[in-house]
Amino acid sequence: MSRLIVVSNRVSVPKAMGAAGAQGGLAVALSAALREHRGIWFGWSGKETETFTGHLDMQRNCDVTTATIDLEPQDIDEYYNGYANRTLWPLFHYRIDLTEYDRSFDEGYERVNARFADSVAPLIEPEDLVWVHDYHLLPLGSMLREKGVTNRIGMFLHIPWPPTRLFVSLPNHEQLVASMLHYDLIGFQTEEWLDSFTHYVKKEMGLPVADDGTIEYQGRQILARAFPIGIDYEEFTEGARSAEAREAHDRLKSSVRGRKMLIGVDRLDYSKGLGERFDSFGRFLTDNPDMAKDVVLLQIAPPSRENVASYQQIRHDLERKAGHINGAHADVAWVPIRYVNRGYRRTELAGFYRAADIALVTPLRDGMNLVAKEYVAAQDPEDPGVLILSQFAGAALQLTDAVLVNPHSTEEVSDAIERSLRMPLEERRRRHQALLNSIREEDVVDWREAFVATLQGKRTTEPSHAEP
Ligand code: GDG
Repeated sequence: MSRLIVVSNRVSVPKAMGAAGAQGGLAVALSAALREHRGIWFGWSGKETETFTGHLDMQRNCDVTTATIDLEPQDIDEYYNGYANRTLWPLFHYRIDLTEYDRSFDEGYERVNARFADSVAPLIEPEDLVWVHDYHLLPLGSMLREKGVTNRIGMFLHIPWPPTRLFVSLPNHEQLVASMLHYDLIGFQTEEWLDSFTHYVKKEMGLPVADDGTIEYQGRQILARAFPIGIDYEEFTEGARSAEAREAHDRLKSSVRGRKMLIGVDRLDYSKGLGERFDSFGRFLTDNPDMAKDVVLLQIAPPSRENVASYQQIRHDLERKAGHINGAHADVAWVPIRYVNRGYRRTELAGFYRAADIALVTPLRDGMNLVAKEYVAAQDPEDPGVLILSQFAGAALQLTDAVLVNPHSTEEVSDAIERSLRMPLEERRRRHQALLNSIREEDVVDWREAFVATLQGKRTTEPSHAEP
């Protein structure tokens, strides 16, 4: 079996096995792949150094070898806070109004990608497969090629690819895409983002794209395909059955005193539609005075990217909005929105999900959205909750038995809340069973195995939800 070299902006190996700890499911999944392939996970340590030295910190935790480098403050400002999170993230989430273009960001992005290439290239052995992750590292493949790396290199984009008309507002857009055409395989979350990418390649670059997603460029063949990511179903459901999850469930249940509970769990990010969600819930309270006092919304939103101004702004806006809605509707024994700016352990989250009658997963744009899948996996199949899901999340293409909504319409979301609260048990069970089947059938193990097999050149079957 070939070794796997995983490259991502940050490296995060679970300190201990299992579901415990504030770890994302992706870290668990990639660690499992690395254990199987005896590979290395390379990336930024998250630490700052005054002057870049390129020193590699190699460690071994839970049978996974990691190699990390520290970055200079200017790198972090221009590459991470700059090009990645002030240019690409908003643009790729269709927020051209928040997108900032600054030459120093481009330079920082190029510089850090070159630093990644310099540091990781010596670790790559002839038979290794290289798997690059996400928008922070789009040009890394071309830089590795410049250094003579001829291995199979794949990249997976975790976020949407924007429509061509938006994407061309990026200065040097063609240079960026041309640099991506040095990968052997480019993976997207859904057919929708894949179509946007191939549309650009055809229309703006005039390149031929075959029906199977093969792009011809400068004598090379690049395969572009959708690989919808899933959750680690086994790991998550095991965590959901743990004593810690049960305790979290019981604690939350008793605190709502028989009321119905809605839950939202999101990084504090403008793409997640939290402001619109609060407005919709406020509208529901106003429009349904008979039900209002029997309902609570728990919104867990751990802060992220706190050095970026648009994130400071959304935090400020949400605090105001939650305060306003609570001020207008609360009484002495009940507050409608519990807005919590901190993270919880994964097993606790599983207990919270199970305690909630409804999940509100209403991003304005999302590559996939794993919270939707985790919520379904955590439910009691005998008495499951209802998933209200944005039609603009990648997950909506698979989870068609959710209550799908347009998150921009407060009326539509408010109606969906009312309908879900009144939904008969039989309908809840039917929808939940269908959602659960889809989540179990396309979990994160299938995702990584399909990606790695395709990168290795072993074609796998098309994802089952693929559209014609
Ligand atoms: C990107 C793409 C794509 C959240 N709060 C806590 C916590 N979380 C965990 C969730 C979930 C993960 O973080 C969030 O994943 P999402 O998929 O919902 O969203 P992004 O962070 O934006 O992820 C997205 C994903 O990459 C994977 O490809 O689906 O579209 O934007 O697992 O549970 N985890 C813990 N405590 C928290 O308080 N432990």
